[in-house]
Amino acid sequence: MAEPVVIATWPFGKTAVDLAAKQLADGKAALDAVIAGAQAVEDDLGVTSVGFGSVPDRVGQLTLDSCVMDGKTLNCGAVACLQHIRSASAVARRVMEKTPHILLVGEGAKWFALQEGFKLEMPLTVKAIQEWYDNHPEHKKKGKRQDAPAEPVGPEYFGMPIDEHNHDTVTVLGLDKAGHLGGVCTTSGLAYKLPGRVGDSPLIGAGLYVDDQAGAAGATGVGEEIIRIGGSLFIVEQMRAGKTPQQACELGAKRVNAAAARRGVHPARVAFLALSPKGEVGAAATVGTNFQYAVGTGGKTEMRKAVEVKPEM
Ligand code: SD4
Repeated sequence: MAEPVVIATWPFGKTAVDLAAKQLADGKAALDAVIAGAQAVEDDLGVTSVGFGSVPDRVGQLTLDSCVMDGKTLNCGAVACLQHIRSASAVARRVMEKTPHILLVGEGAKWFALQEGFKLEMPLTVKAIQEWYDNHPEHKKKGKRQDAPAEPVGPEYFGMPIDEHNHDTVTVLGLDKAGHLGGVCTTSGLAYKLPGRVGDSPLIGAGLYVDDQAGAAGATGVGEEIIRIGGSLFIVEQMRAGKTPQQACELGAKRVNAAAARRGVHPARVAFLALSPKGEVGAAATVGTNFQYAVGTGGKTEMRKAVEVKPEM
C-alpha cells in the first residue's frame, strides 16, 4: 500500500492539500481527492485567479479553464472558456466520464454543463470588478500601477506586468493508497486576457499530464510559455526516462528559459511541480516567479519554495 501524497500550487494550494490529504488518508481515489481539493479553491471567493470571484478578461467576462487526468487509465477531460458555471474542474470531469471527447470550449462547454445539471451563476464579485476596473490597462492613465515590481520579470502582457496579482492556477497532484496518480488544473487564466484566449491549464500535456507508469506533472504561470514547450508532458517523459521529479521540473524550467532565449526575450514567470509514482516530489520555476507550493503527506501539510532556474548566458 502506498503512502498518500498530495501537492498543489501556490499558498492557496494549502486549502486543496488539506482537504485532499484527508480524503486520501480515508482511502479515496487520487482523482476524487484532488478534484475535491481544487473545488475548495474554486469556491473560495477570496482567491481572485481561480474559479468564481476571479478578475475577468479584457472586456469583463470571466472565463474558466480546467482539465483533469487519471493516471491509471489515462482518461482525461477538459473545458476552456467556460462561463457562468461555478466549478470548471467538475465539468472537466464530466467531459471525461460522459463523452467520448476530451475538450469542450465556450458555449459548447456551457451547454454540456447545463445538460449535466450544473446551474447558471453570476461569477463576479464586487471585489473582483473593483480590482479589474482599478488595474485595467486602459483605465490607468498614469502608467504603471503603484505596486508593480520595479523591474517586471517576463513580458508585459498588454501593458500589465505578469505578477502575483493577475494570475495563478491551482494544480493539484495526488498519489492514493492504491498507488494511483490523479491530477487537476483549474484557473480563470490571466486577468485582462483577450476574450477567447486559452492558456495551458485546460490542455492535456501543457498544464497537466498524469501517467501511473511515469509520474504526474502540472504547471502554473504564463500559459503561452508552457504551451510552447509542451511543459507537463515534457516533465512526465523526463521521469519516464529515469529523472527524479526535481530533476525533471528543473529541466522543464530550463526549457522555458531556452525557448525565451531563442526569441531574445526574458523568460516569463512559469513554475512546474511533479510527483513520481513512488511519492517523490519536485518543483522548479523561472527566475522571479517566487513559486511556493503545498505538500501534504503523513498527516501534515507544509509549504515549500521552489528552486528557480537561471537562464544560461
Ligand atoms: C494561464 N497558466 O492561463 C495560467 C495562469 C496561471 O499562474 O497559472 N497563472 O496561462
